[in-house]
Amino acid sequence: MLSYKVALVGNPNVGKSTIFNSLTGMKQHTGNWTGKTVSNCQGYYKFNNTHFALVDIPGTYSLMSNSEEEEIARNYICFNKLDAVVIVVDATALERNLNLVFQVMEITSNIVVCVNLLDEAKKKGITIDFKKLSNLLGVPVVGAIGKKKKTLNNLKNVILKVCSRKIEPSPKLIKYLPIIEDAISLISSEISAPYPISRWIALKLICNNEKLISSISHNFKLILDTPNINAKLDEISCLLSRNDVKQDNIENLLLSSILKQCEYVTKKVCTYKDVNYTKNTIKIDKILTSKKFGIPIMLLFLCLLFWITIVGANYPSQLLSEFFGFLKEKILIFFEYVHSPEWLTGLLVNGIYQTVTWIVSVMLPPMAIFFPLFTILEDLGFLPRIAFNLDRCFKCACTSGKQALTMCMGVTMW
Ligand SMILES: Nc1nc2c(ncn2[C@@H]2O[C@H](COP(=O)(O)OP(=O)(O)O)[C@@H](O)[C@H]2O)c(=O)[nH]1
Ligand SMILES: [Mg+2]
Repeated sequence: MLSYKVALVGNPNVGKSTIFNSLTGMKQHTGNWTGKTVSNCQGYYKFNNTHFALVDIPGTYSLMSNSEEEEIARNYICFNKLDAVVIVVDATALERNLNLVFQVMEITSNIVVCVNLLDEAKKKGITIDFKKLSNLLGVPVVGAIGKKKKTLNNLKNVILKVCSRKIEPSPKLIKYLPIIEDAISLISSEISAPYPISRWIALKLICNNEKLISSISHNFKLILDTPNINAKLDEISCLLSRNDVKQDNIENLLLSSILKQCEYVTKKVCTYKDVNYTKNTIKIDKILTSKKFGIPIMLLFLCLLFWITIVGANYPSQLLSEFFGFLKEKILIFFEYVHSPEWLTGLLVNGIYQTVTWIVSVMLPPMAIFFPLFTILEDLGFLPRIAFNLDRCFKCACTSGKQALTMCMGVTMW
């Protein structure tokens, strides 16, 4: 019997593991927080007398940087012989999800885009024209509701067709700035790999991603430091510097071209019933992430959060401390009553009891106030905006804006 190997990729929380479970009947953990799936998980299903090995890959937003999830996903797509890659996207956030779609399309052509969470999109009044999306991407697009098995029949069918080459997707790759395209065409002819991977390797050479280049040459058994390639790279480096393109800015330029295309495609295929709702969200988003108001509003919110936590926690702290003090007196009376030696009373009551209750009365109240407040801000979407605002500042310390949230927690505890 025929057997195919298929991978599920996508941003975190788009329903990859849910679809994986529905198709394979397995019970891979699903959850609504980032990084839930931390390693690949393989399962099997049968459809139309054909076996499929399905692999659930950790969620990732991009394949460009070198975070753990991105490396796992990128290496899996690149270095495994896959018959199809299913990119699961969130119907309620198509624009953000398309970034990964365009990046995966540069590595392989055997792609199915599965637009999941259609029920959520319906609730929000979002409709997506799958046919138009499929034309704009050049790959088959199917809709799904991960939790409802019945909605996955079309997906299974299209996966089979792509695996058996009954459908041959031809991805519409991003056209970068002319200078980058010139650089790509200068070097891609030197790379003896099939299209589109030759173009992708050319891009990685131009970006000078050393770690990735060495794993590409190792896995594809390609020699990438030939005199010819090095000469072309020197030529490209001259070409770029003549055009004022700095080496460490190339990836930003690539990303901005991809994001522009994501915006263009989303505008073409998405319609919003409650247009005002979306317009207002965009307006609020613009204010909260603007250069002028973003940082002051964020500081104001954080100060308010710290004030509520620190001042608010004083009252329960005081109460807890009084309660533990009252209990301590009773315990001391008991120890005296049983004629406990002084060292034992000292160790248990003045040592262990006193320390533990002191920690509880100081730490518990701020935590009990801070975490629920943080959760509310996360649900309102304010935390990701804080992370976005602080990203540039945190990059100076070689980390990302997301760390700001952990730092806030640290400050309140302190
Ligand atoms: N409403 C709705 N929820 C879904 C759908 N698919 C997945 N979910 C939920 O979305 C959350 C994240 O799903 P999960 O499969 O863990 O996402 P993953 O991070 O991509 O593997 C879980 O709570 C799922 O129950 C869907 O089509 N509709
Ligand atoms: Mg998962």
